[in-house]
Amino acid sequence: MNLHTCIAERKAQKLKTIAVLIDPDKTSPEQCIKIANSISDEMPVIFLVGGSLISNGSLSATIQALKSASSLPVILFPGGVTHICEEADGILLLSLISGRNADFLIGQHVTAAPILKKSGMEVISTGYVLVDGGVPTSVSYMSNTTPVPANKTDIAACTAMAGEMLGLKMIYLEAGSGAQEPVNIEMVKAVRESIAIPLIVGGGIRSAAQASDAFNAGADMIVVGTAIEENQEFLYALLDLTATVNAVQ
Ligand code: 1GP
Repeated sequence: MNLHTCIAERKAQKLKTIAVLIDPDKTSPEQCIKIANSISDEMPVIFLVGGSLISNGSLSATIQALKSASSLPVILFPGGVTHICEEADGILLLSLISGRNADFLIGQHVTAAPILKKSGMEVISTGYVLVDGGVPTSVSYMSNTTPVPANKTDIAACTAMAGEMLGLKMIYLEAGSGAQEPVNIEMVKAVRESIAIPLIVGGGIRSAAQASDAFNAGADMIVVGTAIEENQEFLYALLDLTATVNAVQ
């Protein structure tokens, strides 16, 4: 079964998933092995690998390290076309639908398309909705786009709706890595109620309470990077939380 089908089936069963974001600039292949070894292959976890900027050339080594230590899916979360690596199991083909920069809406994708087609990797088209997380983030700067203001719930909901109508398979509601505030619950709820496709929420999630709030508001998957980089114990708290949430479904 491909990953998108798996995520959609889990959504139908109201089962939640954790995406552990690995930024190759911040987490070494050795640390990746340690993290991967600490997560059972039975856990509801995927690895996302990427970031706005990968400056140390270790994308391939990062993916290899994760795959050597785990059978969990390793999916690219690219900042651009140079972040394609055929060793991954798949890629979130992100269209930055909250922005008005044609390069991140469709331009990079045109360049990537023949590479992705030849690779045979699973391509999951994903509407990427960037929301103001209280501080300037790399993704906003690098993409040269303005985030949706955090209090403009209606704009986020309509943007997600448009993404679904355009045929995108998932929506990723993103406050940006290292955001001061995660996407607020009201916005997550409004987006959830506006679309039927799987909803990913990430950026600035640093506590189990924030993760729980995102799940309760309707996120099917949450993405956590910075908080796990700073404290691997937080990963175990997230795994416990997800097991508890999923047990009552
Ligand atoms: C960033 O949503 C992800 O794209 C993760 O953000 O690093 O703040 O957890 P954090």
